Amino acid sequence: SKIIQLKDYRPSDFLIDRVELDVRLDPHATRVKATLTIRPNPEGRADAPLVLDGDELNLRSVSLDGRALPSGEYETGPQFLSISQPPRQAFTLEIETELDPTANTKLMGLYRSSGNYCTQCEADGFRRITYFLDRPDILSVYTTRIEADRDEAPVLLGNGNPVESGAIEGTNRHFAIWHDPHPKPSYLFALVGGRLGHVGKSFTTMSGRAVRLKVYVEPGKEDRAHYALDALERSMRWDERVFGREYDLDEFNIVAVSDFNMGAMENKGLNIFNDKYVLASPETATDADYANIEAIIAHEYFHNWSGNRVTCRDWFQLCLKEGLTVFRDQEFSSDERSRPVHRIAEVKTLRARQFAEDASPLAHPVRPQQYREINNFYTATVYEKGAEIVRMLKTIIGEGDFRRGMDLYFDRCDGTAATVENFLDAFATVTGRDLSHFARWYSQAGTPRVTIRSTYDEAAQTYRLDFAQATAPTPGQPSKEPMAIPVAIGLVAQDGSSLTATSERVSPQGVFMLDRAQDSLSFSGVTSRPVPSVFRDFSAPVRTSLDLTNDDLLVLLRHDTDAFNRWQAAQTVAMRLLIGLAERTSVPDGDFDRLAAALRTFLESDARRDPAFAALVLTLPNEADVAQEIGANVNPDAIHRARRELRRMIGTVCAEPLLQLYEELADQGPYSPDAASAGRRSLRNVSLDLLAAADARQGERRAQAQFETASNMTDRLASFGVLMTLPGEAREAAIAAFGRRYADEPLVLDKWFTLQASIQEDGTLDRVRRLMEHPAFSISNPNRVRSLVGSFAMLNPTQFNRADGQGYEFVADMVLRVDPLNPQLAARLLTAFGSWRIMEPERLERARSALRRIAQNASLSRDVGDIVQRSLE
Ligand code: DPP
Ligand code: ZN
Repeated sequence: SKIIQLKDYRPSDFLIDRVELDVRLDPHATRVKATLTIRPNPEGRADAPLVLDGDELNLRSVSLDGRALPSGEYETGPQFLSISQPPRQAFTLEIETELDPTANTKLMGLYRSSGNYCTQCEADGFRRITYFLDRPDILSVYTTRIEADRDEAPVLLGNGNPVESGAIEGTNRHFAIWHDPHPKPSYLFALVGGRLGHVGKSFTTMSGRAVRLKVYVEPGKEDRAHYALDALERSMRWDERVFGREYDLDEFNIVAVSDFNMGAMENKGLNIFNDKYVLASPETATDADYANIEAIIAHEYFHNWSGNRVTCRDWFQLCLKEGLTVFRDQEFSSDERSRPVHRIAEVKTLRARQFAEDASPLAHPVRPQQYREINNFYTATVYEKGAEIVRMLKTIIGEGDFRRGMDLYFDRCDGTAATVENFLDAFATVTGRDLSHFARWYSQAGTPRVTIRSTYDEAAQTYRLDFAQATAPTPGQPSKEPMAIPVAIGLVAQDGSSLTATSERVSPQGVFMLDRAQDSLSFSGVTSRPVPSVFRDFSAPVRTSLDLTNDDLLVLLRHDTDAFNRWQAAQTVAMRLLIGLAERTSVPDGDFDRLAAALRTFLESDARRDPAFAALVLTLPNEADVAQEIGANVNPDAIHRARRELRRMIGTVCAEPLLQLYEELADQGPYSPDAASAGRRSLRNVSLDLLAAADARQGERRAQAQFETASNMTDRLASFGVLMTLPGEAREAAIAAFGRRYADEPLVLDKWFTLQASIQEDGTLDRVRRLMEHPAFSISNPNRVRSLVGSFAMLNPTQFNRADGQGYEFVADMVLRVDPLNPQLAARLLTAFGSWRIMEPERLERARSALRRIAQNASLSRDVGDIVQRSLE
């Protein structure tokens, strides 16, 4: 299929200034009348035909300036409508299409979820509603009239402000008209019609305007929407305070739906959410769910400026809105919670998803140069690495200039469809800096590896660090250039005292710019051999090799003033030990003892100060991270055994303080999702897990007791998770009890599916097959498929990568089964094969043959075809 290239971008030949939509909702025959005010684009070609995009559309009529067009004057098919001789001045095109929203299983365009009507248009779903110039640089003012049966859809919502509503006399139908004064691209269009309850409140903006906020959910679940509403209000206040951004409509509506491909969608004034990221109660949602809801509500709200007011010129610029908005939501969560704890969580996600992607056949630049299917580029690279680029920019230019640059960017680009260049230009203007080398982060794929060697000269009292950077080849980019890497750095004395050593190449904020392939940094006045603390707060998205001993690293765990690097030090030591165990290379016994002892000291002296941080320090790198670090010839069974063994050792040495913490940190009083309470629960539950790793019998009893008496989902699920690691009757009884207790709670059963699919034992594939027959499972609901099949593929390294290949074959079967229904969902499942090339030869061949079987299928969607083709290249 066709490859779309960034270099081929050219402005549209036509513009659409106004869009009037008249939508008559009906389960199988929804009528859409679109009245488009079109004019030639002065920047386009003069004699071009008008070619509108469509997708699976059924055209009923088309007229131009009020005159029905005879069939000779236009051409049409399900994918396009073209007029070869359109007028050369402004004209009106009226297009009537008919849709079957009930049959729309792709969940793109207009579809139904639990009987309600809703839409999803990003990236190219609007063309499934009407023929249009469905590209983000076409900005139009929309007026939407929605009409529906009163009983079927008492609530009718659109973008912008409500204008009028009423009954249609003599019928049981009613209508609502919405007008959005802000010109927007078609991907931000939305409408909703359905039976919905809501919670709401009024918000007064910084300039004193009143805005009505509402969160719509399934009737009866209103009490689970309060947290989302509260998070929305806090997001709005934060964006005013931190970025000076104010909301711009009279209403802001959020609607939760049960069938949704993504997490949520930032449609102007009418965000539509996967209900998993709205609904929360202590009994059904974990602390992690609450944190995700807060982050995603914020993310979609922040898009109102970074995405909607300033949108993307074309889909290659996706990171312009997504990377920036992820950065903004991360900053919000850091301010609302604990900054170092949140930073560690961000980096864990980045490494698990983005570093893995960057090392895989699917690696691509943050701004890709080409694509076959844009829906496959809503990736960790565009989102998470895109956010890291914004963060590095802020680190390099400093907080004041960063804010001034953001203000200038919003100011210059408001109401336009912009590019990455526009973004960087604002910061170049404000700082007078040349950012062209820095811009390479957008165009060069792959994770740079920075190698650092240290030399201490006691006589001269100097300390030198030699840096080298290299980036491995990625698809289409065989050779790489050096990147501009900000290295936040400090020196720590062996005894923890602070060092005042200086280097003129380190900025007052403690940042050294590594922008060559090799460079050295010298410190003078260093009175004893220090331990370097590099990439503080994870100042750049790179991998690091450092010639530090485990003892040096444990000095950092104990003494570094940078919390991120304290955590990182423990992770690095643990990673070395895990790799040693997995590859059966010799690791001196003393090294295990010293890590365990250091963790014990940490638990006794430090853990109570910040329990959430302590829980992260106590959590070993996960198996996929270890596999990535090994990088070739991976045996997932060996890694699994190694991690279990190291957990056992740590649990044994630390048993006493862990038990003490477990007892002391039990919740007092009613559940609260705040960060401090969540942190206590997380340390307590990590303790439960490590204690069970050391002593299975006692651990099972303790976990069972917690499972039965838990007063909130966080504690219940954590103990359930511990039981999953302990085969036996207690586990099976817990599975049955959990299934019964939450039989009517689909989002809770998703957790139940996930944990069962993640059991790292040979019987799990059969268990997953059985669960697919469970009445709550549905192959057409993305949340269900992701929690059962997706979890098996992504969270169960030993069983997905079974040596006999059955894990691969099962997931391949599922991809082929889901693809005809929902290509986006199928393509996402297929990305589980991302790391197949790092496996040992036997598994690698079995993965290859499963991928080939998919590739040979004649009727693949473009989504799956693209991923499977790139995976095999
Ligand atoms: N809805 C998705 C997001 O907010 C895509 N824009 O990231
Ligand atoms: Zn987004």
